[in-house]
Amino acid sequence: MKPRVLIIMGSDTDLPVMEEAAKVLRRFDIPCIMTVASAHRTPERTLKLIKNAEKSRIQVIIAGAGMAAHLPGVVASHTIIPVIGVPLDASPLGGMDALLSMVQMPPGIPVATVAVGKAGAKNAGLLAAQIMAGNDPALARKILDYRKEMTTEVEEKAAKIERKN
Ligand code: RP5
Repeated sequence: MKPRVLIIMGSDTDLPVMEEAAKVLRRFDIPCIMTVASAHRTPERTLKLIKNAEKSRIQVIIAGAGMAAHLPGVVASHTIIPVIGVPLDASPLGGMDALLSMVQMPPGIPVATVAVGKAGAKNAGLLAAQIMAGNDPALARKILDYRKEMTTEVEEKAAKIERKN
């Protein structure tokens, strides 16, 4: 199946967190490619990946990076494919550095920045799915089913706590 989402991360050390995005996409049967490219260490490779993503009609790009995390912003500057940025905790600043690098984009070049770390990576997968669901009713149904499952889980947890007290 043709990949619909490209997941890029700044380093292979980001993989344990970025896997959360891929897991969500797999759950919804959305084919994706995962790779490593750094805005600073491999700028040419980053540009080539974006050009290839455009040629292969990738619909959403998820970019995760830590420290001075310019990857999502640089990617977004080269394409109008929607870019979701995942700030990663990779320094003594606990991810605040990456968060501010991503969320404070100048007007004109948006990056949809999610939470720092695993929660953000998971939400990046979900947001990518929701963006694509606009033109894909089968995918929209899967996401709505997922929401129903979440509701049931919370209700079950609430009932358990209520029974104990
Ligand atoms: C960033 O620097 C990467 O995204 C990673 O989070 C961080 C540290 O990279 P490594 O030194 O672990 O390769 O570019």
